Amino acid sequence: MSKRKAPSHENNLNYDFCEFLTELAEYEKNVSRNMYKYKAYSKAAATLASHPTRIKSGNEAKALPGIGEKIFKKIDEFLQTGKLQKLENIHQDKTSQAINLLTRVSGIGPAKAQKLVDSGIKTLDQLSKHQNLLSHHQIVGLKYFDDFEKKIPRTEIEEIEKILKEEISKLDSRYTITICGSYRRGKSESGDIDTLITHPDYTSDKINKKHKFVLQIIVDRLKDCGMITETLSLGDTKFMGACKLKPALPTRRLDIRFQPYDQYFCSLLYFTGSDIFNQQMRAHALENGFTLNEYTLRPLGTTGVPGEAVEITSEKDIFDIIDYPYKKPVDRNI
Ligand code: DCP
Ligand code: MN
Ligand code: MG
Repeated sequence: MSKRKAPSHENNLNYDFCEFLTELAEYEKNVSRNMYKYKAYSKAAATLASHPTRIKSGNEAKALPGIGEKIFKKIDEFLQTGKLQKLENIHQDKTSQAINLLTRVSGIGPAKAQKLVDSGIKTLDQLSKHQNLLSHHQIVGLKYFDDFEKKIPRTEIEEIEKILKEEISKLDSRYTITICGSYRRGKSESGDIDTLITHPDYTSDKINKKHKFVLQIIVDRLKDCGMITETLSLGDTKFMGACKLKPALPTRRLDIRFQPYDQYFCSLLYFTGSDIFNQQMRAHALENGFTLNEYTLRPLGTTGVPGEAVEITSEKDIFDIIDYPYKKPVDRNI
């Protein structure tokens, strides 16, 4: 997971609308903590981002899915005045500013940020003097605040990928290691490194006691070779941490997921994203009587109870089964 996603300029004729809608969405999520409004603004931003023509009036936007009255009025206001009064007010508000800043620290969510602000902590300097209030994850997030906000060039991820594959295959050559996220979608730079790992001996039906330690062993190997420098959290299937390719380079956020072999393609699809692409594809799956998540694709019976997982042998299988036009990873950048 990486924080702070700015809308992409690529092929986006409505970039400026997306930018203010994304900022409003962030405000609703982080400050108001109104996830309903957050989703409404995010959905509107996604709709406009993939709209093939430049929107010329609020009225024109109104006809698009997910653009309601509140949003089309904002588009009109923006077109007429070049700004939004609501955002101007938010920019002036000290509490909003502080919450927005604190939620940029890895591990600090909106509720924690509000608590910190309530206790008078509004800057990173103040935060670093009150580390007793923070979890290990948050302390590391604060330590690498600047590094974690720097984008990672593709060439650096390519080098990291090579080392991850070399080191992990020393443990067992049958591991499959795939860098997903924005990197797999072909982006020239990424917020973090999303690594998916699977192995044919580990399937979801075989409850294997060894399974529990596989990710731990992989992480230890990557620590021993000097690649992983920090652990934020480590579970049976999910690692969040940091790595460093060379002393002169920033510390980078590294996410690893170890997933059962039979769930590999659903995980690959999920972890490749984008998150909005996933939302849209899942919604389409539901319309076609399937429930799709990061583990499985399952048919919904007439009662709406999910059935057995469908056997999947490629990413494309998932598209075919739910009757969704196949999109290559580079075409999933919405
Ligand atoms: N994901 C999702 N829903 C979320 C978070 C993540 O579907 N709420 C999936 C889709 C993402 C992938 O996980 O593409 C990786 O998450 P990241 O936050 O790392 O996002 P990206 O890799 O897409 O972008 P970035 O370059 O900012 O890391
Ligand atoms: Mn990530
Ligand atoms: Mg990522």
